[in-house]
Amino acid sequence: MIYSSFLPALSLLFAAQALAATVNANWDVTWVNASPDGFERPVIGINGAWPCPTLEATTGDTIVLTLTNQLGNETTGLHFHGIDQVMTSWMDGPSAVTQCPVPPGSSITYKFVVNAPGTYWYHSHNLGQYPDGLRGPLIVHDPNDPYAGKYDEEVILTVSDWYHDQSISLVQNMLEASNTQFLPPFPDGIIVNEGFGANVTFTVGKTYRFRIISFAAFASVMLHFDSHTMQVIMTDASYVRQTQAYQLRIAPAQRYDVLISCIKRDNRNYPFIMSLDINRDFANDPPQDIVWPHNATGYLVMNPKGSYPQDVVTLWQPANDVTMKPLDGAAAYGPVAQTITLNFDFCTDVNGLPRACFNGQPYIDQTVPTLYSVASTGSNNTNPLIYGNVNPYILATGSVVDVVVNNLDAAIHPFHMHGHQFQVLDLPGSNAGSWNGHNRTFAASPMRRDTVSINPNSYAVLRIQVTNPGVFLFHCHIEWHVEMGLTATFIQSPELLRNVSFPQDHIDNCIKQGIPYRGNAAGNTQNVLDTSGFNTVPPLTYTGYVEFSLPSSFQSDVPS
Ligand SMILES: *[C@@H]1O[C@H](CO)[C@@H](O)[C@H](O)[C@H]1NC(C)=O
Ligand SMILES: *[C@@H]1O[C@H](CO)[C@@H](O)[C@H](O)[C@H]1NC(C)=O
Ligand SMILES: *[C@@H]1O[C@H](CO)[C@@H](O)[C@H](O)[C@H]1NC(C)=O
Ligand SMILES: *[C@@H]1O[C@H](CO)[C@@H](O)[C@H](O)[C@H]1NC(C)=O
Ligand SMILES: *[C@@H]1O[C@H](CO)[C@@H](O)[C@H](O)[C@H]1NC(C)=O
Ligand SMILES: *[C@@H]1O[C@H](CO)[C@@H](O)[C@H](O)[C@H]1NC(C)=O
Ligand SMILES: [Cu+2]
Repeated sequence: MIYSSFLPALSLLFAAQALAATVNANWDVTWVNASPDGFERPVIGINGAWPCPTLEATTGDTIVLTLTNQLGNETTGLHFHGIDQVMTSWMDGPSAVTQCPVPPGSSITYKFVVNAPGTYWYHSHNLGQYPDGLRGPLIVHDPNDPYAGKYDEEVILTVSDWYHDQSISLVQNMLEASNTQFLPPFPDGIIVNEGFGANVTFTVGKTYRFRIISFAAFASVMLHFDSHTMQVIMTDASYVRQTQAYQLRIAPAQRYDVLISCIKRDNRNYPFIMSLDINRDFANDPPQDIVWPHNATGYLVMNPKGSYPQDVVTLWQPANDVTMKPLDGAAAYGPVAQTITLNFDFCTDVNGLPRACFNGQPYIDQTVPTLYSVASTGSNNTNPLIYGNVNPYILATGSVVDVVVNNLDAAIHPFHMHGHQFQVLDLPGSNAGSWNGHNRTFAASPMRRDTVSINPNSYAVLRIQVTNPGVFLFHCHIEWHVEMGLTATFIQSPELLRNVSFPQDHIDNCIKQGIPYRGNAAGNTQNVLDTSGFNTVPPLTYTGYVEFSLPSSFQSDVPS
């Protein structure tokens, strides 16, 4: 009796383990020249090539990726957008948060389990580098795909705004006192699959799963397929019940997985249009005010020798993601133990430079990566004061936390949380004002995603359960706004991370640059409540290098 009930379970376990594989990659980060829109410029590529490769794995696999910085003149790093990093927060990638930047000539190995299926992407989380090209798709296939059998082929479609100038100079120009309108740099064009347009071979009778990813730094992309309706099955890395969408608005860093069936009507080429949307409030501004500086057309090609017509779209009414239903029907988490309210607005620092703030404070890089402070400050690590001006919040293990973002700006902003697919409880239209603190009526089973577009002069209520110890950022995914300071730091379960040790190659990258990796934000290890040396004012100049000097209290216990 014991055997008959025990053995099937055991063999299932072995089957699952046999399937889990290790995906190895060895990547040199290098400068490459490329001209995706016909204009040649230096871009950041991998192993001497650009576009960067697609990483593919299956749920449960371990990715082991060694990155070597061969740029010569800039630091670098990689973040794996949308991956939860369960008990591997130190593999998340943002510089000054979960690691030191990787200096020229050095390496770092990222090793983590891809615990959930979905469409993800990787990108540099250092120096605004991803608009310079350091980004690519990360696809995690699902052996238990609930939509298996409903599609025949997969297509990756990446969309992005594109700049002819390099990020560092764009950020330098943006952070000038004369930029009193807080304007980000405006893109020079749109690129699709890191090039000009896309032709997708379509065959009557087949259904295609499009994995749509935005690599954009600023603009959202409006997408419409002529005569073919999209069926959304995933928002970021969360399955939804199949939902029809005539058009989509894809904000920077968002993903949509959609099914498209080839229509049987005729055998010709159908265009799909992708237009950059830099309108501040597309839902309310009259169509003639909508700025369409650039668009690109791709084709569903059924007849290669046929004609290639243009798609004409006169009205944009993209699908409303918040009304979609999670496929698993998961209920709203609760009860809520903590509400973090973040009022976002632009602001000016003491030097008169333009910044973007949560509750009046821009995020300011500190000396010690925040996660390293968590691990080395004992029971003081639950005190937000030791982390400096990184907009730190301590989240208690197991608790349910609401994050309320009041967008006081007159434009839409896409906010991203690391480490979670959050529930979107409330996402009203433009001009709803700030959240008034009242209990709302929301979906019993709210949709989930990791990047949400928050409407102008409106708000969002996002909910998570604190099940993932680590340091996870929450920030606007307009890359220029990150560089302006629009980031908060969620320090989750710090008490579980005391004395956790980090891979030696990660620590070595700090040592090589003289960056302390223990103690509080300034590297004070003797008295972690001593805030001297904290960075309290954003730097006056923005460069590819930051000079560090070790505080006198810092003692390295690692031989260099
Ligand atoms: C680094 O070198 C590349 C390639 O020559 C160049 O395009 C880029 O502007 C340089 N970056 C900095 C920060 O000087
Ligand atoms: C798509 O195919 C058409 C016709 O062959 C061609 O003119 C166009 O350049 C192709 N586009 C891309 C992005 O390959
Ligand atoms: C796309 O761009 C072309 C060329 O600028 C323009 O003629 C067309 O109207 C645009 N289409 C849309 C839908 O904006
Ligand atoms: C919201 O609901 C909770 C639990 O039902 C209750 O304790 C709280 O007082 C309510 N808050 C408001 C502002 O109505
Ligand atoms: C952490 O390490 C320090 C220094 O080695 C030690 O004094 C302390 O007891 C450790 N704490 C825990 C919780 O292990
Ligand atoms: C916090 O740090 C201070 C200064 O280093 C130290 O005196 C104190 O004992 C610490 N508190 C706890 C609870 O560890
Ligand atoms: Cu923003």
